[in-house]
Amino acid sequence: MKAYFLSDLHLGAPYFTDSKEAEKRVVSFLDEIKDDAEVIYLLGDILDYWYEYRYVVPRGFVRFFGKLAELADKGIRIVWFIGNHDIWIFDYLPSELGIEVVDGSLVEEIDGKIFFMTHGDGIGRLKPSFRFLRGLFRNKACQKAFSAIHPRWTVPFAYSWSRHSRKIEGPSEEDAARMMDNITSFAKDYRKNDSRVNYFVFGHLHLLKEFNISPDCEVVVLGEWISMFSYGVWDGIRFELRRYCHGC
Ligand SMILES: [Mn+2]
Repeated sequence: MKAYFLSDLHLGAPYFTDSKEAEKRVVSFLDEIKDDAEVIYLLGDILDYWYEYRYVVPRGFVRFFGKLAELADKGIRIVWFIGNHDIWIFDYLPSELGIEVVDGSLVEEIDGKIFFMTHGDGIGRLKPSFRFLRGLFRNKACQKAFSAIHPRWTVPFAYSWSRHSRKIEGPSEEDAARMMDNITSFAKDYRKNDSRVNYFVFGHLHLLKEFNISPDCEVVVLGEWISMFSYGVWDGIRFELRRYCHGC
């Protein structure tokens, strides 16, 4: 039985030329892994925008949600980490799909190795503007005020925001280097207090990376599902990064 790790699907993002195709690709991936997956970790930014109101939820993602529910019903554990795009998951997705939602990080032993997992947007030195927005988006009073505005205005606003804030090509070279520094020094510092961790797994960077910070500890960055379709798999012996080829 295996553990799978994927992040940054950004389903519903306005920059997909074919949103249905993007959704079908991940659904077909989930279908292919359902017989040997024991646990699936979704490391954030799974949906490009999502806001759960108390009585209604946004449209879309029916095939994807259906597949997650099917796998959860089969007994596969599904853990969804909140990213900086899918912050506003409250009680609907966990109860409807039967998944666990994690806001922050999780340290778990999987088949004898210790994994530290988080989306990665809150790690290290943040740009002041990003830190401000991150606080605003997570503020309960702001969430309440936002949810009182009719979605007719907030949903198009969120999608136009997304179109501007994340380019399809991923972060600039400078941003990528800064974020890589952030997670590398975070992992090294973390290991000083807890040297048991064997794998630090991050999403968010839209880069596909795997490197050692000590002989028994690796940092893994999972890539994305906009053009890489990458994921990690741990079978109890090896951790591997792979790329999914739909229809191959
Ligand atoms: Mn992100």
